Amino acid sequence: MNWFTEKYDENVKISYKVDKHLFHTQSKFQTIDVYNNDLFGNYLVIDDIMMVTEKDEFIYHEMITHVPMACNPNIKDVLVIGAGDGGTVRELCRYESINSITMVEIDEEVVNASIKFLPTISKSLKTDSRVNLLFKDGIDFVKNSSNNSYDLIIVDSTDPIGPGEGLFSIEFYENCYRILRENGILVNQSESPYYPFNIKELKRSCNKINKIFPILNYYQAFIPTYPSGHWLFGFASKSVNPLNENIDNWNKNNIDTKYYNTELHRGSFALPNYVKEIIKSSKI
Ligand code: AG3
Repeated sequence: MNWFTEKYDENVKISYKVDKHLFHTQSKFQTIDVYNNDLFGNYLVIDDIMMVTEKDEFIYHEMITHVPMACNPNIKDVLVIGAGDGGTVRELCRYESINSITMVEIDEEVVNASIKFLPTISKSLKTDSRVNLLFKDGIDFVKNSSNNSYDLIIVDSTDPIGPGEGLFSIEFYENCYRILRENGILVNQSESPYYPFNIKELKRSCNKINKIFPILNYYQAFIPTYPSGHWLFGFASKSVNPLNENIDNWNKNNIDTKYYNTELHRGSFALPNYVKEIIKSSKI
């Protein structure tokens, strides 16, 4: 029997049964695999790190998208960095109010594998005319973008090793700030507050974002296939409070979700004490 194993730490590894190994390639940037088992369906793995499974991807994609969208109903132009599986774009496409979605993914082969093997996740990438899909380095893209271009930037990256590393740098966050409009929001996947490696990266990025954005809050979700199952997202903005009065109006969008709701939105910003401590100590 074959197993895919992700190492979380010197002391912990987790394995998923491989019923089928559907795809393997070494792209210019990373190794890409798609496996299948009966419980999780098809799952995408990059450099031996779990990216998405068909079973629980809705949690991550709903939380990275609907939280910022509920905070500002006037979001028109969105930039998505990474997110090659298409799940974040799928959730954004559910808003008629959005005019444009620019997605910048460095590795075309991730998108090709997702279109072929993760059709329920990638479905909007090729079918919604508001989506402009670019195969470029997100770091250069933000550097070369004009001031005040976007209302929302979502950084849906891998862990900060390999090609995703620069997406956690101070220059990158400075450029994000510059290209966001006055009510702009930056949401980034922020790793787990549990294992030492993830905590280190959470602290590093929190420290940098905090130097640039006047508002920075973290919210959590429970994602079974990421290390510890306890995952954080950073909500940074120039002026928008993540718990403002717009949130309750989100229900008027009539978007049917499996995880997100507006009570959960409020609750997701309430963090355990040890997590608050990590964040507080990173903000200096
Ligand atoms: N992006 C976040 C993946 C990080 C998972 N980390 C890990 N397993 N160590 C996933 C892409 C979803 N669109």
